[in-house]
Amino acid sequence: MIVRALSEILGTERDVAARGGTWVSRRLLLRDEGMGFSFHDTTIFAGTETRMWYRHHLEAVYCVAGEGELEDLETGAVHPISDGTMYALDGHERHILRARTDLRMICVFNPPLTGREDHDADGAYPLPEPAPTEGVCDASA
Ligand code: 9YT
Repeated sequence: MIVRALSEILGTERDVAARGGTWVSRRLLLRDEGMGFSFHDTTIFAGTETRMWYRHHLEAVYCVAGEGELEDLETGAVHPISDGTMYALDGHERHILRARTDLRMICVFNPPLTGREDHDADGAYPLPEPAPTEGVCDASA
């Protein structure tokens, strides 16, 4: 079992600030933990706009604080985001997140991030090399 408090990872290698300056991501679980996904506590800063395109990953995001909006650049649809709203990028959609206030987002990535990935020019993360046991669940173990 893994038990980890946010306070334990602040200021460590798992505490990643975007070069673009719009978010900080605290990575509570990474690929090496062997869960098959990574699990992050992310804050998107008030007044910012972040353009993303996770072409190599699936991401689900659950907002637990703040207010903003999500624009789906594939359809043009704009969705309000606030505490209790989830979105899942099941189609690798290009999107923009606008934060009116600080948005605290709990994020899950599949395949899992491995460490200190930051967005490239397209707002994507690189596809990691597959780990030997990634995603394998052995019920007999
Ligand atoms: C909501 C979102 O995608 N924010 C960008 C940072 C990313 N979630 C991460 O690496 O935690």
